[in-house]
Amino acid sequence: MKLKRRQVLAGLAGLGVVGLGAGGVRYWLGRPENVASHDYELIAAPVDVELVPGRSTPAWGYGGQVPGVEIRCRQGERLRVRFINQLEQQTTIHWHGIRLPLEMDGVPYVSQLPVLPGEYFDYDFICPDAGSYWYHPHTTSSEQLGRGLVGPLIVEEREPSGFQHERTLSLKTWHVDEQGTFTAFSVPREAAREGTRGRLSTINGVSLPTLDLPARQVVRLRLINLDNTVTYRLNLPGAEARIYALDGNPIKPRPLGKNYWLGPGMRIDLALKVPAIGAELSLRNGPLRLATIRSVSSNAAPGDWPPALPANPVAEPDLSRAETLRFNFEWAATLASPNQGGPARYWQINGQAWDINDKTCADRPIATLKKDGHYIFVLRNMAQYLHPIHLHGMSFKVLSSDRKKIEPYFTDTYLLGKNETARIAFVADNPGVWMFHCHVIDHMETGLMAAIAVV
Ligand SMILES: [Cu+2]
Repeated sequence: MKLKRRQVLAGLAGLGVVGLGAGGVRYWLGRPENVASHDYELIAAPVDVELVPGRSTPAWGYGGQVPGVEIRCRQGERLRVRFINQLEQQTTIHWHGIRLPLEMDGVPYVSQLPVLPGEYFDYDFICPDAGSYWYHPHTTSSEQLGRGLVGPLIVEEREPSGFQHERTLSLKTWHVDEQGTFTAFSVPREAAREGTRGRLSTINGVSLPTLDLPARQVVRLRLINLDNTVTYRLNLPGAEARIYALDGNPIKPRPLGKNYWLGPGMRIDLALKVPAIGAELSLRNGPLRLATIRSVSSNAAPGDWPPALPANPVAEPDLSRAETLRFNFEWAATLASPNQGGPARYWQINGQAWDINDKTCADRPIATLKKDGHYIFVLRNMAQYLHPIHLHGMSFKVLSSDRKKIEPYFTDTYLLGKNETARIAFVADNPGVWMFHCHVIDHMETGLMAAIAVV
């Protein structure tokens, strides 16, 4: 396809520069006045942040913060973002989970050319589905996401949802040491296993925050895992909490239960009945505390559970006429024999390892689907490590697993467990060449990616 040309930035006038401090340039996401081409300006730039008390970390942020500024729009409306690259390296933005045209998908050399330093790119697309999403680069991902180029994208329901209160909680575990200095984002030994973990667990960039929520009110908690590696085993002991949506898509509300495994790229929308004033709850990852939720005074009458959220307009796959394709996610090689001169290849899909530096990989799709065809994918994890499998451009329905009972639901990312086989289905209703990959960034960058063509 013909790639949209990059735009060269003429100058910085009117681009929302708010200050030039000694600690680096700080930018914000602004709504410019009287501009026909876009509604927001989003700048990626270096920003020094205090992740470790008293220490400065040379992060990269969107809108001068990490995680990046929360972008909001309404379901069915157009989101127009002028993205400005003030980094010293090329980048793009991928809008995780949004069903959009290929030209807006942010994959270099597939959707668009990379946005070079000092250039901008206008992203312009309709958000067809309400829910909790996020955005991040699709270039040099372990470093770019690792340094903080990750941010929430919230698509509000067309009509008021019934929630009076909500909070976005972005989960990230930073690769920093006790001094706030970055450590390796990717270590080969780890990349060939579960992926390279960070050390400092944070919510909205803060380690072990205390979240003040209004007593006896129902609060929508939008939990977004924008980490490179970590699957959070979320639990809220003693809390009255119900799941309202998974990965943006509403489900019939059900109790949170003991542990919800939220893999990289995944989201969960919870309704929490905040306890009486003075009470505290612990949001945890397995046995480890992530945040303290503190109940603070509220004048409002006690809230009740809102109704289920309205379903998103995702096409229903017809299993009776669906074609079945199989995908094996497997370990590829030994650490002793790295790819000559190229990136390491530790992982593969159906025997093919994606070369993250080869611009032509997408010319050889692993599967070609007919536009508007119905498909069942059988996903088989041949290894003992978790793979959150993400498909660009289309949402799919999770049908079944050989490891657990599935209440079928729509998503864009399925966490494929240890040696698990799962079945998903969807209608291939979005033409293009779509990335199909593991969202453990180390796995993606060492082979676990493929292209799916819809023609
Ligand atoms: Cu993986």
